[in-house]
Amino acid sequence: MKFVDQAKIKVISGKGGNGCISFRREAYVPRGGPDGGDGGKGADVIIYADESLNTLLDCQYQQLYRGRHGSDGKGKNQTGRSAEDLIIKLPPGTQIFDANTDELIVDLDEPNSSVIIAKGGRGGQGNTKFATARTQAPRRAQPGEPGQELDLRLELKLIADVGLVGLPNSGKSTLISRVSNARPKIADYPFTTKVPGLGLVRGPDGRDFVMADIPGLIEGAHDGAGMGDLFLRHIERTRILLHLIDPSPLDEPSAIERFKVIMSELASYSYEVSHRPMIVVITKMDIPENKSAAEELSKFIEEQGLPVKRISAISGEGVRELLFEVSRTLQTSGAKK
Ligand SMILES: Nc1nc2c(ncn2[C@@H]2O[C@H](COP(=O)(O)OP(=O)(O)OP(=O)(O)O)[C@@H](O)[C@H]2O)c(=O)[nH]1
Ligand SMILES: [Mg+2]
Repeated sequence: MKFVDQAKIKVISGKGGNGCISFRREAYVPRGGPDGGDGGKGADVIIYADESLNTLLDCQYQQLYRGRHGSDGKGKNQTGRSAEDLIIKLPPGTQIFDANTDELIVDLDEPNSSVIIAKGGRGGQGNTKFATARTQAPRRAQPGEPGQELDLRLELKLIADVGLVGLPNSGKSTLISRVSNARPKIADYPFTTKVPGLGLVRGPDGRDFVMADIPGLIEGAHDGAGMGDLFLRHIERTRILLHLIDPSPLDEPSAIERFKVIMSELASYSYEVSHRPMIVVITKMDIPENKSAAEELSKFIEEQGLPVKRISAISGEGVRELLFEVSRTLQTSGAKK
C-alpha cells in the first residue's frame, strides 16, 4: 500500500436550515397564530483517530469534505431535521494545521479520540419564536447560520515507542520482521524500505510496544541525499531509538565512521531527536568476520556513554536480551512524545 504522510484538505460544515414563516390554518379560526418551526442544525465535521489507518492516502483521493445542511423548519411548528455529522477518519499521529496560518489546531495523538473541527451552523428560528404581545403575526424568521470553511494541512507523524535508525542494509527491516508482526521487504540493496512501517512487538516480559522501521539514512540525508531525512519525522514521536549498525570490516568507510554518520544526521535533523535515549545495536553477528570488528566498535560506542547490544536477526542470537533492554529502557524513559 502506498504511504502518504502529508495532505491538504478543505472541510466545510453544514449550514443550518432556515426558520419557517407560517401561520396556522384551522377550520373556523380565521386568523391563526404563527407556527413556523426552526431550521435543523447543519452537520459538524468531526475528525476521528482510527487505529486501523496508518497513512493519509485517502485524503489524496478526497480533498473536499462537505457536511450536509440542516433541513428548513416547516409549518405546524415542525423543526427541520438536523444533518448527520460528517466523520473523517485519519490515522492517529496526524497533526492538523490551519493551512493559511500554519497554526496547529489539533494533534490527533490519542487513538479513538475525536474532535469537532468545523461546527455545523445553527438552525434559524421560525416565526413562532418572534411572536410578541404587539406582533402576534410576525412575518419574519431567521436564516440558518452558515457552515464553517477551513483549509487544513495534515501531517502524519507515526506514534511508536521505539524507532529504528541506521544506514541502508543495516538490518532494520530484518529485525522488525523477526520481533514483530510487521513484514517489510528485506533485500541486500540500499533503500529497500521506501516507506515507514509499524510493528507490534510482544516484549519478553509481557509488555507490548510499537516499533517503527524507517528508510535508511546516508551521509547528507539532511540535504536530501538518498531518501533524505523527511522520514525522520516518524521517529520524532518515539521514546527511544535503536541505532542499527552492520559492523562489517569489508565496507567503507569504517564501522566507527558509519556510526558517526548517523549520529551527525540525527543531530542535523533535531537536537531533541539526537538526545533521545538510544541503544546501539550491532547486527549480523552470525557472520564470523564481524566478531572482531564488533569488539572494536562496541568499545568505541561505550566510550561515548551509549549502551550497546550485539545481535543476529537471522540466527536470533542476542535478540531476546535486546528486547529486555528495550523494555527496561522504555519503563525508565518517561511518557510518549
Ligand atoms: N547474515 C545476516 N544478514 C542479515 C542480518 N540482518 C539483515 N541481514 C541482511 O542484510 C540485508 C539488508 O537487510 P534489511 O533488513 O533489508 O536492511 P535495512 O536496514 O532494512 O535496509 P534499508 O531498508 O535499505 O534501509 C539483507 O540481505 C538481509 O538478509 C543478520 O542478522 N545476519
Ligand atoms: Mg529496510
